[in-house]
Amino acid sequence: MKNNFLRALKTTARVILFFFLIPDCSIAQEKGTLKKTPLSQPLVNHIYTADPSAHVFNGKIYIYPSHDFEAGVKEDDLGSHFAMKDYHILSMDSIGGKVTDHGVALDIKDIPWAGRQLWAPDAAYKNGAYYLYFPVKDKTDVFHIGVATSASPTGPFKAEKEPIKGSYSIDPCIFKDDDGSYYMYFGGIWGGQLQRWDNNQYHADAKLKTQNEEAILPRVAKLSADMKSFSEEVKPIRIVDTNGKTFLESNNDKRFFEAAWMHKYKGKYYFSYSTGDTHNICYAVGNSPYGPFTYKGIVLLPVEGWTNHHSIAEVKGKWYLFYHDVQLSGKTHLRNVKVTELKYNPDGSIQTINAYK
Ligand code: FUB
Repeated sequence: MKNNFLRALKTTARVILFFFLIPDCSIAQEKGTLKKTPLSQPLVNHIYTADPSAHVFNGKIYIYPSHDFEAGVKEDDLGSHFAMKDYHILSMDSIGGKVTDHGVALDIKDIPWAGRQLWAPDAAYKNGAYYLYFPVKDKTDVFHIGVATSASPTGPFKAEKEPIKGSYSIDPCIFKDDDGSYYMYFGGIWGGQLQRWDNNQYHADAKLKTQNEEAILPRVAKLSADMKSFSEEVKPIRIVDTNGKTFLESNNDKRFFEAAWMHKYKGKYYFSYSTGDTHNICYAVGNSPYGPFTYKGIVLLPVEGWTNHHSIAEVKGKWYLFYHDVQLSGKTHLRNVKVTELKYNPDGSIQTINAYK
């Protein structure tokens, strides 16, 4: 009798649990609170890192990222919450191997002209010296690009006293062509201030483009032999559709926003970039470092967090995409860098990557 009563009690408890648990689970799915499964894990988790520019120097992989931290600045459309103050460089002997953080490589207090916001950097090597290129606002709150040098790929780097003459906006990418020439690609709209520069002249009160106007174009300039200045006037580069037409601002799932990157594959120039407010990393291909580049598609679909920023590098015969998301923090301004393999189709097109399974 007692046993029957206990059995009935257990059954009732199971039924009650069933009805309470099932609806719980579906609510979680509806609200989207279930985590997506990431393709890759953060490369480091003791600091927040973003905007990874990867290079292989002397057979070793070096990543030059932004160093995110909680500055307590309110989020806005100008990216004020990205108030970074220094850079740490990461290195690895191989993809999937141990990642070393080499500590502070450059601090904003050691950049004589800097005001605030050290954003996405890049680096280059030439004749025994390493060059770190970085965007930062000057003391009047205008972004320019600076350069710092070191005998080591991991720094410490010593900044020049002034920004690179003629430089402006953000997100420098340094590309070395097969003939030994170096180019800087750069620019970023909204908080990156590219909309303020027309014909290389500054207009503090310039507006963003309207929907039917031609979208703002990224910029390129060849570097001088000393790697510390431009050897020519800064030029816009054209990203065009299959009819040779540049995009309008309304084509914001394809037009340039920020995060320029250049790499060469089988003799072609691949210009890749973020579409910002539509969060794609897209690419366009051309026959010259100056373009025009014909739009080809998406390299990386939107990741968790507002920004999407990447680099593409060849390591021991395989190609990799370095990127970031916000897996560790869930917050747009506290990001973590990651890496995954990038594959080409036989026609040279890039297979689109989804950072989540
Ligand atoms: O990290 C600050 C800014 O966020 C970068 O310069 C942009 O490309 C975006 O990732």
